[in-house]
Amino acid sequence: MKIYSIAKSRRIRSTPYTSRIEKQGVTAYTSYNHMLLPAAFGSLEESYHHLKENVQVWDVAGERQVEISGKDSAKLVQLMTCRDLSKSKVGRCYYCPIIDDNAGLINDPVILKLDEQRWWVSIADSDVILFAKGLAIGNKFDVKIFEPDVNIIAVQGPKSFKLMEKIFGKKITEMKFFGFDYFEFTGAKHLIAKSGWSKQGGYEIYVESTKSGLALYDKLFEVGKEFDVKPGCPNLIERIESGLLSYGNDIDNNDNPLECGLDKYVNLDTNVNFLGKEKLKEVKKNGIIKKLMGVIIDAKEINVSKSIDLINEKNLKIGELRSGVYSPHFKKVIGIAMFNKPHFVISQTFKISINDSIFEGKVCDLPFI
Ligand code: THG
Repeated sequence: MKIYSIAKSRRIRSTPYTSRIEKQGVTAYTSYNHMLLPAAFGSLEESYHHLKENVQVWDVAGERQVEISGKDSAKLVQLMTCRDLSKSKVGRCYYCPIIDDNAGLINDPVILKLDEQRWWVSIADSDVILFAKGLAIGNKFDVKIFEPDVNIIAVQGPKSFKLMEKIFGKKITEMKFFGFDYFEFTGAKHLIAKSGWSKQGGYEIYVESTKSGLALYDKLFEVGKEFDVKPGCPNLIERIESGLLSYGNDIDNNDNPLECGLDKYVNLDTNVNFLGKEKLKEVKKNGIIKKLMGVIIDAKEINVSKSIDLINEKNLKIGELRSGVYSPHFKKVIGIAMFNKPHFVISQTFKISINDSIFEGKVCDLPFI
């Protein structure tokens, strides 16, 4: 395989941890919110097995925060998401589709309620801050919107609980999924949530004090030795098996949350006010015309760098593959694909061309595991 490198510049920002992960052997980057996001530390499959058995420390500073505070902050946050946040609690995280007036997805962040009038929108890869500022200006909201200097370290994997307990004490193991609390390290206070972009369990440390965060980064590796800790990053195999969606890859502004299986996070029956509500009611009444599904393909490798057409026996396009990877668990290629009506049904078969060869595949439910 030909090796390319990424040209660094101010547009693709380094993180406070970049020099560390480069010493530790990062082998690929992607860009995320105009920042470097590690994409590989050597073999994807080895990292996948290691993540499922041990513990990894991830530089996910690219998951930037949009801080929204002020008198109208709750109104603005609610205006942006179709999830009903009227009963949301301080100290909790909420996975929330952000949509526009046409119900097209703008982002799918985790929203943290820091206080009644202070929120962090922990974003996927799109410029939510510009959308939020536009809405605030247009509605004359009394809010302050900015990107704070917060750089997340994720600690993921089944041994993350033991490792974090050794550093922060028993209290950290008692936290509930998607809850957060504050923990002290070298005199600085760190917001730590029980969350992360894998289904192997773990935490996310929202580092505000870079100095303490760097010391904590090193401490995780020092204490983690006995748990075989390794540097890592969101793993393509694990996240597809787990059905964790990637904005810009699996879903984008041309899709609405009902088409993406995000129904759980769409509340149309309460009286909260959000953009795209009328459009979503219409979609719900008429039914969706495309749907995101899992696929299993009888192939041993794939590299998805753009949508790949999925074809039926009459050679008509019935859908498109948006992400895919070889899964050591299924011993086949698995992926996430958007299918047109009426083809989004389990066991629908299709053909796909990979490296000029034709392979057979079939539709299945998400998540795979
Ligand atoms: N952590 C933080 N910020 C993020 C991500 C993250 N921003 C970008 C991106 N990831 C946002 N996307 C997701 C998608 C899924 C989940 C989290 C972020 C997730 N979902 C759980 C699930 O699907 O089981 C549960 C969600 C729920 O039910 O509330 O965890 O990873 N800080």
